[in-house]
Amino acid sequence: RTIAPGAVHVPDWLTTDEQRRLVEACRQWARGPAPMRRTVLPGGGRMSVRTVCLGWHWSPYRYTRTAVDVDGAPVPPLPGWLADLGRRAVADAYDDPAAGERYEPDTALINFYDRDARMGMHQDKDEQVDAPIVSLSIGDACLFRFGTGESRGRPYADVRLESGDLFVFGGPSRFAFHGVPTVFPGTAPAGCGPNGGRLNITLRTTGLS
Ligand code: MD3
Ligand code: FE
Repeated sequence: RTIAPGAVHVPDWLTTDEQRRLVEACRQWARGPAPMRRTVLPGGGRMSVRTVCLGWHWSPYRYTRTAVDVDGAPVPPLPGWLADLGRRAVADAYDDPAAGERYEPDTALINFYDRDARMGMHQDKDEQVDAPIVSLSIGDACLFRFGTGESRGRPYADVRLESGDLFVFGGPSRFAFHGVPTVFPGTAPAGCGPNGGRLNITLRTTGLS
């Protein structure tokens, strides 16, 4: 389950019940304040993925306390129970309870993918610290592409992420290139996920205050 040093995939980590509860929570967060939207990039293009943020708001390429590119609303806090889930995730993935206890995420980015959404190869480097990123997948499966070299190009490790899967990216993998080239429509298990499409929740530590 270790894809690269520090990159650990734990299939089927969330229970069906946890997935259902997370979907319901995401539905509420998506309504706003600062509702889920397609982020506009500096070049004028719109991302195909829809995003809503908790704790800190991400827009290209910075974190703010208000949704500066949506409606200016203050961003809802990151719930303590979600940070707790992140600590459990890190402890389980690294089989290291102490690593779990040290983990203090301050932000969640929730991405919604419809059947046509994709995410190009990129690095996450707007955070000021190198704490791990926790990723939870819910709903339709996707192809996740992880760059194992220094550039956005080959070599890749391609991994199919299914509903309930956990991925933790830390250590030498924290700043690796990664993307989501494909969503597989209609692959969500019954009762899991949004009504069509895929949700991904990432937990992050921005290092900001
Ligand atoms: C590897 N999201 O929000 S999650 C993102 O499925 C993002 O929505 C994808 O990339 C998604 O930035 C992939 C897995 C992920 C997240 C962060 C990483 C992989 C990562 C940071 C470093 C290396
Ligand atoms: Fe990313």
